[in-house]
Amino acid sequence: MKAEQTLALIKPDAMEKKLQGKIIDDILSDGFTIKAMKMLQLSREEARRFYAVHQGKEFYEPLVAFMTGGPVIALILEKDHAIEAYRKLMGKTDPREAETGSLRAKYGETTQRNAVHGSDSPENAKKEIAFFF
Ligand code: IDP
Ligand code: MG
Repeated sequence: MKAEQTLALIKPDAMEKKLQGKIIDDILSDGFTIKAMKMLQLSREEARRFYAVHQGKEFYEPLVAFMTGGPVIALILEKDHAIEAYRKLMGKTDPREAETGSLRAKYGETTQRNAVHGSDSPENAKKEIAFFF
Protein backbone atom coordinates (compact mmCIF):
# COMPACT_ATOMS: atom_id res chain seq x y z
CA MET A 1 0.00 0.00 0.00
CA LYS A 2 1.11 3.56 -0.72
CA ALA A 3 2.36 5.42 2.34
CA GLU A 4 -0.07 8.11 3.47
CA GLN A 5 0.78 11.71 4.40
CA THR A 6 -0.52 13.91 7.20
CA LEU A 7 0.09 17.48 8.33
CA ALA A 8 1.52 18.01 11.81
CA LEU A 9 2.11 21.26 13.68
CA ILE A 10 4.25 21.94 16.71
CA LYS A 11 2.24 24.66 18.42
CA PRO A 12 3.53 27.89 20.03
CA ASP A 13 3.33 26.52 23.60
CA ALA A 14 5.72 23.67 22.79
CA MET A 15 8.00 25.98 20.80
CA GLU A 16 8.16 28.40 23.72
CA LYS A 17 9.17 25.56 26.04
CA LYS A 18 11.85 24.37 23.57
CA LEU A 19 10.16 20.97 23.17
CA GLN A 20 10.42 20.88 19.36
CA GLY A 21 13.50 18.61 19.37
CA LYS A 22 11.88 16.08 21.71
CA ILE A 23 8.65 16.07 19.69
CA ILE A 24 10.46 15.56 16.38
CA ASP A 25 12.53 12.77 17.96
CA ASP A 26 9.33 11.03 19.18
CA ILE A 27 7.78 11.37 15.70
CA LEU A 28 10.83 9.81 14.03
CA SER A 29 11.10 7.07 16.68
CA ASP A 30 7.48 6.15 15.92
CA GLY A 31 8.45 5.35 12.33
CA PHE A 32 7.29 8.47 10.50
CA THR A 33 9.38 9.95 7.69
CA ILE A 34 9.54 13.76 7.58
CA LYS A 35 8.90 14.74 3.96
CA ALA A 36 8.95 18.52 4.54
CA MET A 37 9.36 20.83 7.52
CA LYS A 38 9.32 24.59 8.10
CA MET A 39 9.07 27.13 10.88
CA LEU A 40 6.78 30.09 10.39
CA GLN A 41 4.65 32.66 12.15
CA LEU A 42 0.94 32.40 11.35
CA SER A 43 -0.89 35.68 10.70
CA ARG A 44 -4.25 36.21 12.33
CA GLU A 45 -5.96 35.74 8.98
CA GLU A 46 -4.10 32.47 8.34
CA ALA A 47 -4.90 31.07 11.78
CA ARG A 48 -8.57 31.99 11.35
CA ARG A 49 -8.62 30.23 7.98
CA PHE A 50 -6.75 27.14 9.24
CA TYR A 51 -9.27 26.70 12.09
CA ALA A 52 -12.32 27.96 10.15
CA VAL A 53 -14.23 24.76 11.00
CA HIS A 54 -14.30 25.97 14.64
CA GLN A 55 -15.56 29.48 13.85
CA GLY A 56 -18.39 30.43 16.23
CA LYS A 57 -17.25 28.12 19.04
CA GLU A 58 -16.31 29.79 22.32
CA PHE A 59 -12.70 28.64 22.04
CA TYR A 60 -12.18 29.93 18.45
CA GLU A 61 -10.92 33.50 19.11
CA PRO A 62 -8.67 32.44 22.03
CA LEU A 63 -7.35 29.62 19.79
CA VAL A 64 -6.48 32.11 17.03
CA ALA A 65 -4.71 34.34 19.59
CA PHE A 66 -2.79 31.35 20.95
CA MET A 67 -1.76 30.05 17.51
CA THR A 68 -0.46 33.49 16.47
CA GLY A 69 1.37 34.08 19.77
CA GLY A 70 4.67 32.69 18.46
CA PRO A 71 6.17 30.59 15.68
CA VAL A 72 5.03 27.07 14.79
CA ILE A 73 6.75 24.22 12.95
CA ALA A 74 4.74 22.57 10.16
CA LEU A 75 5.67 19.06 9.01
CA ILE A 76 4.51 16.66 6.34
CA LEU A 77 4.74 13.19 7.88
CA GLU A 78 4.61 9.97 5.91
CA LYS A 79 3.89 6.41 7.04
CA ASP A 80 1.34 3.67 6.30
CA HIS A 81 -1.97 4.93 7.72
CA ALA A 82 -0.17 8.14 8.78
CA ILE A 83 -3.33 10.09 9.65
CA GLU A 84 -4.65 7.57 12.15
CA ALA A 85 -1.15 6.68 13.40
CA TYR A 86 -0.27 10.31 14.10
CA ARG A 87 -3.63 11.03 15.80
CA LYS A 88 -2.80 8.06 18.08
CA LEU A 89 0.74 9.33 18.73
CA MET A 90 -0.69 12.80 19.61
CA GLY A 91 -3.32 11.54 22.04
CA LYS A 92 -6.64 13.15 22.96
CA THR A 93 -7.20 16.91 22.62
CA ASP A 94 -7.10 17.41 26.42
CA PRO A 95 -3.59 16.41 27.58
CA ARG A 96 -5.05 15.33 30.93
CA GLU A 97 -7.14 12.71 29.11
CA ALA A 98 -4.45 11.76 26.58
CA GLU A 99 -3.00 8.26 26.70
CA THR A 100 0.20 7.94 28.77
CA GLY A 101 3.21 8.32 26.51
CA SER A 102 1.34 10.29 23.83
CA LEU A 103 2.75 13.66 22.72
CA ARG A 104 -0.05 15.63 24.33
CA ALA A 105 0.24 13.71 27.61
CA LYS A 106 3.99 14.31 27.67
CA TYR A 107 4.21 17.87 26.37
CA GLY A 108 0.73 19.50 26.55
CA GLU A 109 -0.71 21.59 29.38
CA THR A 110 -4.37 22.32 28.72
CA THR A 111 -7.03 21.63 26.09
CA GLN A 112 -5.86 24.76 24.27
CA ARG A 113 -2.11 24.54 24.95
CA ASN A 114 -1.78 20.95 23.78
CA ALA A 115 1.58 21.10 21.98
CA VAL A 116 0.68 19.57 18.61
CA HIS A 117 -1.83 19.40 15.76
CA GLY A 118 -2.55 16.55 13.36
CA SER A 119 -4.95 16.21 10.42
CA ASP A 120 -8.09 14.21 11.18
CA SER A 121 -9.03 12.83 7.72
CA PRO A 122 -7.52 12.24 4.26
CA GLU A 123 -9.50 15.20 2.91
CA ASN A 124 -8.24 17.55 5.63
CA ALA A 125 -4.67 16.22 5.38
CA LYS A 126 -4.65 17.16 1.70
CA LYS A 127 -6.10 20.61 2.43
CA GLU A 128 -3.75 21.28 5.37
CA ILE A 129 -0.64 20.16 3.44
CA ALA A 130 -1.62 22.53 0.63
CA PHE A 131 -2.18 25.29 3.20
CA PHE A 132 1.40 25.12 4.48
CA PHE A 133 3.43 23.78 1.52
P1 IDP B 1 -7.84 18.35 17.78
O1 IDP B 1 -6.66 19.31 17.73
O2 IDP B 1 -7.59 17.23 18.76
O3 IDP B 1 -8.27 17.87 16.41
P2 IDP B 1 -10.16 20.12 17.75
O4 IDP B 1 -11.46 19.81 18.38
O5 IDP B 1 -10.09 20.05 16.24
O6 IDP B 1 -9.06 19.16 18.41
O7 IDP B 1 -9.73 21.57 18.23
C1 IDP B 1 -8.68 22.27 17.61
C2 IDP B 1 -7.84 22.92 18.68
O8 IDP B 1 -8.61 23.90 19.36
C3 IDP B 1 -7.35 21.98 19.79
O9 IDP B 1 -6.20 21.23 19.46
C4 IDP B 1 -7.11 22.96 20.92
O10 IDP B 1 -5.88 23.65 20.76
C5 IDP B 1 -8.27 23.94 20.74
N1 IDP B 1 -9.47 23.53 21.51
C6 IDP B 1 -10.38 22.57 21.19
N2 IDP B 1 -11.36 22.47 22.11
C7 IDP B 1 -11.07 23.41 23.05
C8 IDP B 1 -11.70 23.79 24.26
O11 IDP B 1 -12.75 23.25 24.67
N3 IDP B 1 -11.10 24.79 24.97
C9 IDP B 1 -9.96 25.41 24.55
N4 IDP B 1 -9.34 25.08 23.41
C10 IDP B 1 -9.87 24.09 22.66
MG1 MG C 1 -9.13 18.91 14.83
